Amino acid sequence: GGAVPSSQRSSWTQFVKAIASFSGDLSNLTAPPFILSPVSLTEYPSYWGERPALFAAIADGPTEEERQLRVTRWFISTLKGQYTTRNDQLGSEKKPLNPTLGELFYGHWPDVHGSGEQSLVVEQVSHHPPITAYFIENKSKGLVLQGHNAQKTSFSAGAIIVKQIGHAILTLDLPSGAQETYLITLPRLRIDGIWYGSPYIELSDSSHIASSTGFVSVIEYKGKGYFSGKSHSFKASVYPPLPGFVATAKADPENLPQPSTTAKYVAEGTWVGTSKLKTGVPFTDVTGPRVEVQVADIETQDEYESRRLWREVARGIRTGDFELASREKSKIENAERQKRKDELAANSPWKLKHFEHIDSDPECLPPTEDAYVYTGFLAKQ
Ligand code: 0T9
Repeated sequence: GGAVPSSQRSSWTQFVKAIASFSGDLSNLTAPPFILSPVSLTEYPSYWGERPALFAAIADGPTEEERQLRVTRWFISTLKGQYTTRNDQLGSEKKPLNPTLGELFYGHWPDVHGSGEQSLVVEQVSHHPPITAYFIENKSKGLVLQGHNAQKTSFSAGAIIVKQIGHAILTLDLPSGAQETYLITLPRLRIDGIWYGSPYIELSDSSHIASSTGFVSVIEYKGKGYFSGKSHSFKASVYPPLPGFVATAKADPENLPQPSTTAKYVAEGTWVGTSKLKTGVPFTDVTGPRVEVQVADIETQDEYESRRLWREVARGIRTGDFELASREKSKIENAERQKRKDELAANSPWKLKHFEHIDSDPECLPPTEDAYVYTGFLAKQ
């Protein structure tokens, strides 16, 4: 492939073969240096927070219907950051650093336009398989987004197919004291361009936003040749509460009704550019800048905070000193293995810092998925 440095061709071929003959957890496969990102997966939840004004605006929606539209607009507006940032900043999709158990990432977005400060807490809650839990809050608006992420990967026709496990729950505390919840499920990913060494993500299938108000949004994702014909296209349909169907946030996302003609609003466009409602009214526009999360100085971070922990590995990757990167990565991994052994011997398993593990998620029906519930910000401050 054209994007693969000639010295890394054979290791890339080997890597691709390993992916192709393997499904499950790709995070452990050793990849050639050119495809490594200096950023840990614990930083990725910050993409949820990069449209603070749209997030805050949810709370100011005057009706249930308007709030459903605003949640849908905000959600779609985060997709560009989530799925194209590495291409924009690093030239292609890259393999993130595989977080260690207990790795932490803290950040905040200062209040700039009077829409309130946003804060972020991320914790790696499992190493095998990798699971990342996150908590984002805009206190002044009564908004909290909580969720966790894991992936099931497979290989099909030259592409990596990623099924996202986990979901996000948005809660809004209204001034009346009432609370609304929105269960947000996640799209499927298809990573193409693997053979050429220039991977990029396309979204496929659909995801949902089911609210305790009864409103449901169904977002369908298509690549080139569908809907508008463009890459990164979507069609979002917003349904009012349907007679005979009580859509609470506990609705089973796999078994939502599939009403075809009853949508109250339909928006179409691309999640990397703009979209419009069927009426012609503009719906989303992500051509403007994102607001990046602010993070404490590495010097003041704890040893388990992501940028502190991976500092030398990241430096190696950024400066092309891959010997440094690999030596430092081994150090971290060996220390991890030792820690797990010690814990086993002492019969004292690792304790999570900010999240509590719940075997089956009470917010989800059927309650088959695990959940991680935020327990507070006890570590710093
Ligand atoms: C949650 C996001 C997720 C994490 C990443 C699949 C992927 C790990 C998970 C789903 C975020 O909210 C959104 C964006 C990108 C996703 C990553 C893209 C990716 O390639 C990795 C996987 C594990 C790999 O690194 C595959 C090998 C690599 C060489 C392909 C570039």
